[in-house]
Amino acid sequence: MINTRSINCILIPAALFNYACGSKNTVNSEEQTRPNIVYIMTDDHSYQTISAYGHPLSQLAPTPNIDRLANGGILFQRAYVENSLSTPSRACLMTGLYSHQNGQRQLGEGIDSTKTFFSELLQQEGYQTAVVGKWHMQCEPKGFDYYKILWDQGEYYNPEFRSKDTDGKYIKEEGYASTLITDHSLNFLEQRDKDKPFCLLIHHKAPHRNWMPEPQYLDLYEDVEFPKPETFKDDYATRCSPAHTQDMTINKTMTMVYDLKVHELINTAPYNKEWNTEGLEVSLARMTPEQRKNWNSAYQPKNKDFIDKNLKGDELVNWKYQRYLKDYLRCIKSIDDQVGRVIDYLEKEGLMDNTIIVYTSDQGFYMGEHGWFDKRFMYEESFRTPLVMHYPKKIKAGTKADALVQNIDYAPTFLSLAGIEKPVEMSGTTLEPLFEGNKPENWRKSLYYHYYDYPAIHSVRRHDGVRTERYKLIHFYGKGEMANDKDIDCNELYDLLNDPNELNNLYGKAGYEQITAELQKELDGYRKGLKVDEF
Ligand code: SGN
Ligand code: CA
Repeated sequence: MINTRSINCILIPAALFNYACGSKNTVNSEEQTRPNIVYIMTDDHSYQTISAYGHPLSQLAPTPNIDRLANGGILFQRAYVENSLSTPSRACLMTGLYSHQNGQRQLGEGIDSTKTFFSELLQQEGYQTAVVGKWHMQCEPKGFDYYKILWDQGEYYNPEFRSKDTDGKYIKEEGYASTLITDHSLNFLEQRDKDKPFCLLIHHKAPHRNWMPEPQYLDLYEDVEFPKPETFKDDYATRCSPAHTQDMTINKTMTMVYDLKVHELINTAPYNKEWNTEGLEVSLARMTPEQRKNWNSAYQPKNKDFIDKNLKGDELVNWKYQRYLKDYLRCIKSIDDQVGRVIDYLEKEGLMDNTIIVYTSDQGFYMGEHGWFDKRFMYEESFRTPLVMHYPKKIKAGTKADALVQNIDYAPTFLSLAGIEKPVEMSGTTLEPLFEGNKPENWRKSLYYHYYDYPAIHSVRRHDGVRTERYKLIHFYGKGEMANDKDIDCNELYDLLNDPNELNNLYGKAGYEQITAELQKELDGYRKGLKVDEF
């Protein structure tokens, strides 16, 4: 591996001389071999809704452009996050460190901005760096030549962006978030210095709650009936208390006005008492008259039909599920279109061969599994995240990887592709050895997970755990600080081979003593080795 810090005018071969000494007239071979990086990360996109992963839901709402990347590159089938929440996940991406190492344990606070971000290292080594879209962390973007970031979570319609030229202010722009984020990303590429490699992070707002589709897709999938997951009616019978005490069910938590957009019910009891009814008002008030007109003509007839039917019980829950899925998948349709725009641009510019394109999400999401939406838990659908990489120079089309990988690995991967040595303290490991579809003998055998955001919205208790290829051990812990929550110290064990839906907690059951001891040893090893300070 080249440590590019050592390149200077004296040591380099003649062919590289012009570039390294500052001339921009010659495209040189060294620059051609350093790949460009386009990292596309959506917010809350489940692997269940990407057709390349083959889940039944996605077959009814395919994602042809994301599939283009997957089919032409590598599809990671065991990709996970370390802490299934936005800012922690973004901090893992930027630092290659676990949450307790980078400080961002919870959603609203923590990032230790003295930690090195991989963008700084790429920038120092001559990459042009940019981030566009949701940044969300409580620090300035570090190591970026260009940024255009959303305010906080960002808005779907006419969002506000801040950049280096806006004097610290957020400026509202007319349009739909996914399109605007892509517009700004492509503008950056258009205006870049073409003699230098680039690293562009495209961080979408969609499909984050409350799933507001763009005008052209407001009626998409209206006649489709989406199948419910097998675990939709999970009663959590074998589990510790957190699965019972969470506040994230489609049935009870999901709101009719804000989440499901039945604006007509805003002044009707009991919906007028729902959480965040004003949230929908605020979003609708942001729209231009034309956007509002389109919105009303799509939702008003559907809402009227729903109100007239006066559904109850299972029929009502099914209606909620269908409305949730439709709006979510409409947002995904726009994302997929925008991924297509990026690919088309790179193709047109002849950049596909020397660019690694990554598609991922900041975590997974529940599409009704266990009756839930949102994320946070270490159960598969939120712990796991989609991950696709396209890089024809090093990855053969149609490659699939089963190795356990995690979001702390992205920074080391980008650094190694750029020929930069990763800082010793970075915990993640480069994914390059997996690009040929084989798993090296010494690849990691387990992953460590740790969720800390409690007390907080959705009431998910703190937990850490390990996952091997076959088993998962989770430890829930901590003081009960919300509603009737009790102090807990409780374990769950799942055999993912025989129980992929994680319904049967085997912890403490006869016959599982040995595997439990092995997993506990693995977990203790992480806690000690990584100096974890709470569990
Ligand atoms: C908001 C959402 C929550 C979500 C968190 C974290 N409510 O608070 O449902 O869990 O963000 O999401 S919202 O109605 O205000 O959108 S994350 O993706 O940023 O981690
Ligand atoms: Ca998220």
